Amino acid sequence: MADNDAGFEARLAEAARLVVERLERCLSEGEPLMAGVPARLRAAMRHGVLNGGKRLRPFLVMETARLCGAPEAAALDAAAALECIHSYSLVHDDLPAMDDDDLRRGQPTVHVAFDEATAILAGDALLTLAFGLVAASHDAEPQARLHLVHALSREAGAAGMVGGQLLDLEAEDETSLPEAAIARMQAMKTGALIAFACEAGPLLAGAPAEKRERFRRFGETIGLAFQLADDLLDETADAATLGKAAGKDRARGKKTLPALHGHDWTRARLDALVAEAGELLAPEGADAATLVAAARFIAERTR
Ligand code: GRG
Repeated sequence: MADNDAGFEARLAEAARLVVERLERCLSEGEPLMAGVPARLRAAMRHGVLNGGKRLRPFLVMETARLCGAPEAAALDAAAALECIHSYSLVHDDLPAMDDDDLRRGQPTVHVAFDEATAILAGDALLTLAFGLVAASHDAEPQARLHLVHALSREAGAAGMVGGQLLDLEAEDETSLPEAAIARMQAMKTGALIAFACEAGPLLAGAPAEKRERFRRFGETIGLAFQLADDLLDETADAATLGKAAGKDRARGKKTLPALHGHDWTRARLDALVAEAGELLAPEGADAATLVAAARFIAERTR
């Protein structure tokens, strides 16, 4: 990928560096949003969000913001907020009541490193911190902040990620699931936050509705590709490469499109999604090359 990635790897690394720095700062003792936070809770929050990860969603916020001309500091706050929500979802997803995983991002999960109740509370605290970060983001226009809070609440909540997680848990008890139901569940569970990430840039820049909608559809398209690639990785994963029990999702009866249609169909669908994503950003010209390279990375990823 390095030869034709249009600077993607470098920009991903830079976005990761900036967002980790921002998260470090807002989770430090003495920061206004941390005033009075019990030390154990703050430590568990830090463990949940500062433990590695690709930081793909922050990159998408930063890159769509750059492309649309939004203020960088405001984009960074939105990127950090989104990573808090993504990390909370992983902390809760790993709990015994859900996937019951011991390792996340190659390290002990929060409930293993601390305890179950602390992990639940650390997830809750990361979720609420996200809204504090966006609300207090001084470089964003007040109207843009309100739009961001509204969109974040919709995509992370019952109509988005949380609802998708419930559908996923329910699907485990079904012997089979129609393709449309699988697609809906995945669009909500995984796609919603990625769609938000891509809408955040035009939203912060006050871009016209057409552009905002097109970037959102780009996000939905790469969100689908992300989940398909993730399911494909799970199909072929072994415990050593993914750090979780091999085939665990399959054993729990997870319903996926690669399981339904097989490897070749999935690869062809991934190629088609990358092409669709590229067409959606065609009006942005050469400036969009890094985001198009990101779409390719998501579809071809091995981690
Ligand atoms: C518990 C409310 C609640 C929601 C959980 C997203 C989710 C919903 C659960 C995660 C389960 C999972 C592993 C889904 C597959 C797609 C996914 C979100 C993978 C992890 O995202 P990456 O690869 O992770 O971006 P890093 O560690 O790089 O941030």
